[in-house]
Amino acid sequence: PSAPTSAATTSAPPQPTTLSTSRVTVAPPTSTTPAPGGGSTGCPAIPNGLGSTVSNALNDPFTFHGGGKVSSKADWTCRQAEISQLLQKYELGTLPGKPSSVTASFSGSSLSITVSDNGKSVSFSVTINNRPSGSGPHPAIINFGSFGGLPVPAGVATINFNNDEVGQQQDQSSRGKGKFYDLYGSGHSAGALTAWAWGVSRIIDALELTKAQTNIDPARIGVTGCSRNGKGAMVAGALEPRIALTLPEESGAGGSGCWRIAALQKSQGQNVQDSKQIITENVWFSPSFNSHVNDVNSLPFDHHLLAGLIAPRPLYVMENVDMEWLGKVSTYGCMGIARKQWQALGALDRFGYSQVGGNQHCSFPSSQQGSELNAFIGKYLLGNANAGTTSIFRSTGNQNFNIDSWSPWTVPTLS
Ligand code: MCU
Repeated sequence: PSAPTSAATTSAPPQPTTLSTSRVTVAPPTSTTPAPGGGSTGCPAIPNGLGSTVSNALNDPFTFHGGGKVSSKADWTCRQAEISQLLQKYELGTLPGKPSSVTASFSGSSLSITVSDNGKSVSFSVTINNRPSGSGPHPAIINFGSFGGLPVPAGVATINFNNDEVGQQQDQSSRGKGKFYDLYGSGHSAGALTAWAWGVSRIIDALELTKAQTNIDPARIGVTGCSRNGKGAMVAGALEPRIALTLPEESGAGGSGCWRIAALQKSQGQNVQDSKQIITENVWFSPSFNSHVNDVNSLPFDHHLLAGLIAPRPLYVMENVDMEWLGKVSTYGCMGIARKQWQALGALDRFGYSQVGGNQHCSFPSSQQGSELNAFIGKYLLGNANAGTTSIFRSTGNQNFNIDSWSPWTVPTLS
């Protein structure tokens, strides 16, 4: 059955009251998500099971789970679909496909979103602030929750997303709570990070529907958040390909850090958050992750591959070198290795990792603003090719970590 491919139909009744309000409905989805268990057209099948153990190294991004080599950009797309499936299965929980309908209305600064699937519906809204005047459409950055927040330059709107409403994250008692779970059931496998990524996707659906009213360009959307919400920004960028720029701030363990490298730090006596601790603190991950946290070497991925789901879209990772708990070695090593995926794609100017210190957790340091954050936003959201250097890999700390020995595989040139 060939569902219409256009993003929206304007089938719903016109709104009688406010001119600035619109209500529109998404067309039924065409499936771009690979079937569970693999099987994107033309891609190798994903073998069952975890595969071989990887110790003192991170998994090879360029070898399929079944052993074949990734040697072209088309292979890379298949490998990304595979990695997404593996991450969902063993760590993040399942991301549902496009819902049967999304409707949206925009009034004042509030974008209201109603999502229906399997005969149920939920609604939530986001606030759009600092909408630039003048002809558009204009880019925007979705900001998770209330921690931190980046200095967003003129010309870019901010969309405030109350992610806790979609997936709660108080503590262990938050499991299965929030609008996502009202829709899909409290027993759904998704952890909060996946529920929030789903929410981001629905915000973009809504922006596609209301472009004429919001004057926001759904093709130029960035996403950010700090700390636990930085983990959320990373996962949203990874699971939602319509995100144009991913900006995780101090996401640490469970975000830009790798489980294997945190375990190394821990074995060296450092007070770093690791897989075993993180699942006791909150509900960010799927319950399916619980049975793997004591043996992370058996996982068919680490978070360099989570980041790799973004490649070659632009990613700028901000970290804090003063905070051992976040994984100051783990994020440095993990992202230093993740970077090789952008290298393989000839896209090093779309990858930034910057680890500085002297700032409180989630209080953005000015040393990352002018030549780094503004360069990324300038180039990739505002379309200014001369916004500055965006091939960045730096730490102000002295890192005793050998990136190359932890990535003992060949980096191909993919075309
Ligand atoms: C860095 O993100 C988290 C961290 O994972 C937690 O262990 C800690 O409790 O909270 C951090 C955070 O979100 O701070 C705002």
